[in-house]
Amino acid sequence: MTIGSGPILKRHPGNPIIPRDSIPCSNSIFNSAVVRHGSEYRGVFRVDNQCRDMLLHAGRSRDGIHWELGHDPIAWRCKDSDIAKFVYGYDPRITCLEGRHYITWCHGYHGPCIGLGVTDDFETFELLDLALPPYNRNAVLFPRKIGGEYVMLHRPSDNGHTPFGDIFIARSPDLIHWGKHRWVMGPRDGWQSTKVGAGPVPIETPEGWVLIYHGVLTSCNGFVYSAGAAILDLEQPWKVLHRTRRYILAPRETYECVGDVPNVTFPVAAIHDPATDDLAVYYGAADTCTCLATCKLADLIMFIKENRYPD
Ligand code: BMA
Repeated sequence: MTIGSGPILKRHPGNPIIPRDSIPCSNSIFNSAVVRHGSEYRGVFRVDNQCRDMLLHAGRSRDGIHWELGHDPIAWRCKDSDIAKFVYGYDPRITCLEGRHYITWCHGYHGPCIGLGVTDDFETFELLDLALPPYNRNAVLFPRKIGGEYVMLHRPSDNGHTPFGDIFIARSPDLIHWGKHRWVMGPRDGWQSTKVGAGPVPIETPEGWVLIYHGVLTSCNGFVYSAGAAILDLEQPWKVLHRTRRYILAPRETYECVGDVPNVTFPVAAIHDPATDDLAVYYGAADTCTCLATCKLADLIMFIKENRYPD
């Protein structure tokens, strides 16, 4: 393929695939996680309701494009009464790991921290524990153990809109106790000059882990959220092999530039079909609705290499 001036990710013509008012209670539906589940698709969706509570709803789809969302938030089961009260949750990711679907999200517990839950069927959901304490967001589990340990990307933050942000990695023997922290990457210039955070679950390839991430710049009018991509070392994923200087997605369409928070494209899920090499990237737009963009994974890898920082 020729890497010209056009965007690498092609927006779906039906965007936004999930409009803000898809269920009766919703103010907005965005920054949501979806996965393949048998021959269908399932997801955990960020729904801000019309009280502006930030909640998580389950949803299903036959084709990954047309979605039916539960009208009520997920009722999390939790064995530990200390943490069982669900105050708020947002920006979920789903990682298929050892045959189960693990969910990480920004969880309200005396500030934003990292909630960890699991489901097998997308009908019942268990809140397992709080993986990392406040203040933290954008935690993403790798889909397999690396070097015998579970591995998670995350982004320490503050209690507000956080004018900084680097991606770190934590490792765990049991998914509950996290440590062995390493720095992965921080802001640089241009579209990623203020902060960066992991997006979808990294995709394993022979070249390394392909990580799509968000990057933020501060304009005269506030934050602008774009997306880039990196390749992380397969065995030591805190080592960045390549990272794009050029974005792969940035606010451009009206539904990305106009909404509750203007100028936001925020990828949180990517489904790769090994048979066709098709990569479907799901992203929230303007903190209002949910969108889809696609490319071939091989083309994204080529784009990353051709548009990487030289060092
Ligand atoms: C972040 C999170 C995201 C949101 C983004 C842009 O701090 O709240 O959910 O998409 O800001 O508003």
